Amino acid sequence: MRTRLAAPDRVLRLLDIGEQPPAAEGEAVEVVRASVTDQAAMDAACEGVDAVIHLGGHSVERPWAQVLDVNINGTHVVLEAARRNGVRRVVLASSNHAVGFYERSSGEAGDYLFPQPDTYYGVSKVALEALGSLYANRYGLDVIAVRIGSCFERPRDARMLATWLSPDDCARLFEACLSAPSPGFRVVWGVSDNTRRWFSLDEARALGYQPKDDSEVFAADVPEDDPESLAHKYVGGMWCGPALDTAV
Ligand code: 15L
Repeated sequence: MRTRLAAPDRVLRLLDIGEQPPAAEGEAVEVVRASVTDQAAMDAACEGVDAVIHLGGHSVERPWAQVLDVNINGTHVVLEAARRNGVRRVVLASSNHAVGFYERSSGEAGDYLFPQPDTYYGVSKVALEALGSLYANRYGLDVIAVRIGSCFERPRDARMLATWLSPDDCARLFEACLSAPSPGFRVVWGVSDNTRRWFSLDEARALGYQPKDDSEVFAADVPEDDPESLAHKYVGGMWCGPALDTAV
């Protein structure tokens, strides 16, 4: 997103727990190294900020203590830092795994599908959405939780032909989340306009998102999945299978 969200009237303050390349010559970027669990650091990082896009945390299943600390408490720290600094808008990276046990045979997965997490990680995304709703209702922040499908350069398996969010469309969706007038609290699907998509794009489109990519161009490179497999049955795919604590 670093290059894709660059804009002439914008300074990106990029925060990560790991090391990031310093700002290149002429690049309007500030680099901060900190953990989303560090309240003081997050308070400082949110100073003078117009909007936060919170993508930090574990991106796959982890033991409960780690999920609780980084993904759930970390999201609270981010929202609290935003509130303390008067940041008006927060975009939160939720995931399809918040509703991973939704059965594909039930039809298109609508916006605001009731939570059915498939992992502790999925539970953390349900909690993230709940915290976002709390901060929107309590403090009037605009908060948009994006239930991201699979954001990679290209789909890696047959399931991702449905769940793929191209990095370019991801940037388009974030721009819509940043610019939609007074959205309040929303939950939207983060997917490209894939021919094989199972997810609604109604709420994302209502924000102004205009997806341009379709995973179908990669379909010939991806083997078909077994119609009896978990990958075929549930939105969360294979994540619905292994023991909790175990990354797929
Ligand atoms: C996610 O939420 C993960 O962060 C990512 O690693 C992918 O596995 C994706 O879901 C997916 O379901 O494909």
